[in-house]
Formats: sequence, structure tokens, C-alpha cells
Amino acid sequence: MNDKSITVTSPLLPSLEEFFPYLQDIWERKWLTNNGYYHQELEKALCEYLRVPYISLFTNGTLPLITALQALRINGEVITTPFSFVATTHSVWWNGIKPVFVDINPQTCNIDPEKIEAAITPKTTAIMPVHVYGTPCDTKKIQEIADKYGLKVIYDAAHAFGVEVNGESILKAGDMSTLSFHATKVFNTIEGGALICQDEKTKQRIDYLKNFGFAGEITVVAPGINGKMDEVRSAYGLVNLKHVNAAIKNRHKVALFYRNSLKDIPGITYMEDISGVKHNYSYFPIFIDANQYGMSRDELYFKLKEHNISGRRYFYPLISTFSTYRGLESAKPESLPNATRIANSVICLPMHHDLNEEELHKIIQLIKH
Ligand code: T4K
Repeated sequence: MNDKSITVTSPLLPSLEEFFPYLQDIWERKWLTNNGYYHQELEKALCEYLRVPYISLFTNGTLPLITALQALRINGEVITTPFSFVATTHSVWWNGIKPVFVDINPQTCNIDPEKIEAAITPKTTAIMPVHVYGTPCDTKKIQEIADKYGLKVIYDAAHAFGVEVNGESILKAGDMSTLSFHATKVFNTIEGGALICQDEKTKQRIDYLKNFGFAGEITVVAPGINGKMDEVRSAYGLVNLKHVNAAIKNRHKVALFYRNSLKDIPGITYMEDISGVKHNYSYFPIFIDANQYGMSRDELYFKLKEHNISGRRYFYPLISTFSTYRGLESAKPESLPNATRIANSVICLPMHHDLNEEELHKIIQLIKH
């Protein structure tokens, strides 16, 4: 057994031989960014792969969140989850909007739709749920609430690349969905992201907003930002897209191995596949009950670390506990009992396309002892 470190994830990288001709072509074209050829090609390819009507590429997964709120002219208060990566709530804050935290459902780790209505005030204009770990939110129930109160819904789907429910892309739910193509994601463009919308007019507005608001050479129609993806990363994405199905297949094998190996360990629980859902196996969270397992989550985390295995405590601490947000009424831990318990018990085990059997056995042996 070697002592090479096992990281929580490892990027899906195209081979240099495969990528090099694309670089050569970009060098010949001398067109490096601003809606270039490969940018357009990747948008087309992703619409087809994800089966969504309109997609706009971005330079990371945070700017599409910020831009979605701008595009839909959201203000006042936005209902969201504290159990996510900080970018979700930061995007609300950066727009001068007040985030209102609602507790999660402990089975899915997603915002609990049963608790949304109680958080709605006259200032609420939108709901921003997250498909945490790629597990779909209850989009039907959320839409019913949104329709009843006239709210917009923006899904942070950073983890949900390729996830489908009953043969339909989860990215079609709500008014808009955002993706992250960060190096640590199932599909990556090194840094990158996207905003998905349902109609051409909205796509046009998003494209203006991500290019400073330019609608023509001398016409600026909105206070836009620079969110454009460049040609090198667009081309890299096109090559990676050819390999993403194989990568997800390998991730599935890892999930099956973990589930099979962990099923008889008292005090450890994990998530099962949901019937009708095409999962992408982006993360493999396990939840530790310290009394039954005989060791706390943090003890296990540091024990794995000692052996060069890095699990990650995604998403601990809760966003609502960070200094920017902890003064908010909705950030009180008493109103977020499920999120608090899950954040204190979760470890995401190493999960990527390239894990080998020796590494997986090493992880399981340590968890077992
Ligand atoms: N919404 C949600 C729900 C999100 O989860 C995220 C991002 C966003 C929005 C925002 O999207 P972006 O603007 O980031 O596109 C990582 C990522 O930086 C972040 O993208 C991700 N979520 C978050 C959950 O995780 P860290 O700080 O945990 O990453 P880091 O650098 O510690 O990397 C984790 C492990 O991955 C390393 O130990 C080794 C491996 N790795 C990482 C990189 C960067 C590599 O092997 N190669 C690499 O190049 O945040």
C-alpha cells in the first residue's frame, strides 16, 4: 500500500494530445475571448448534452448566481438554504438583497419546502434553493409555493450537472439554474460556469449582462459585469465533455463500492439513489452518529487526514454562522436544527472518476477500524 495522498476529488483532465489541436486552432484564429467560435460551440454542445433550451457560459459558477438575480431584477429578500457553499448566499448579499435562511430536509439535505411559506414576507421576491450533492430538490412543491406568492425561483445547480428526474433535466426547473464547472466538479472547464434559462429573450439579457451590458458597439443597456468564458477554456470543455459519461460511470462504481462496504457499520449512514433520478455521483457524503460509531465526525476526519486521506466537511460550518450572516434573525441555530445537525455530522468521502480499488480499500479499512 503506497502513501500517496487521496484527495476528496481529482479533476477530469483531457489528454494533452487530444487538447493540443484545439490550442493550435485557437492560436491560428487569434480570437481568444468575447463570444468566440469555441464559446459558441460549447454552448451548443452543452444544450444538447444537458437537454436544456438556452445556456450562457460564464467564467465561474458564482457570477451566474449574481447575474441571475440581476437578470430577474430580484430585490428585497431571498429565501435560501444555509447548507451550501458560501457562494450561494454571497451572491444574494452582493446584490444588496437580504438572505433569509430556511432549514433543510435531513433526508435530501436540500431546503425543506414545508418550511418555506413561514419565511415569506411582503419583501420576499425569490427562492434560491440548491440541489446539494446533486440530489434534486422538491421542484414541484417549490414551484407551487412560488406560483402562489408570485416569486421567482433560481436554482443553484452547481452540483447537478447532468442530473435528470423522470427523463427530464433538473436544470429546466424554476426560472433559471446555475452550474459550476470548477476543477473540482463532475464536468470542469478549470474555472467556469453557466446560467440556464427557458427563453431566447432572457438568454439575450443574460448575454448582455455578462458582457458589461453591451447590446452593440456603442450601446450599453444595463450595468453588466465581465463574466465571459474564454476560448481556451471553452475548447477544453468541449474535449472534456466527450469523457464525462465515462467519468460519471466510474463515479457510480465508487458509490456502489462505498454503499456495499459501509452498510453494516453502526452509526454511519449515507444517501441511496432515488427512483426515477439519473444521479451524477458528484459527492459521497456520509453522516456520523458519534454515539453509535464510537468516534465523532471530527475524530474520523482527522484520523483519515493522518493517513493522507482528505475527506471534506462540505458544508460545515453552515453559511448562517459566518460573521456576515450570523446577526440575521433567520440565522439562529434554533431555527435551523436539521442543517446544524447535518453540518456537524457530515464528511464527504473521496469521490472521483480516477479512484482505484487499492485506494478505496484503504479508505474503508480506516473507517471500519
Ligand atoms: N454553488 C455551490 C453549491 C458550490 O458548491 C459552488 C462551488 C459554487 C456555487 C460556486 O462555484 P464556483 O464559483 O467555485 O465555480 C471547492 C471549489 O472551489 C468550489 O468550486 C466548490 N463549490 C466547493 C464545494 O469546493 P474548496 O475550497 O473545497 O476546494 P479545494 O481547493 O480545497 O479543492 C478540493 C480538493 O480538490 C483538493 O484537496 C484536491 C482537489 N483539487 C482541487 C483543485 C482546485 C485538485 O486535484 N486539483 C485542483 O485543481 O472549494
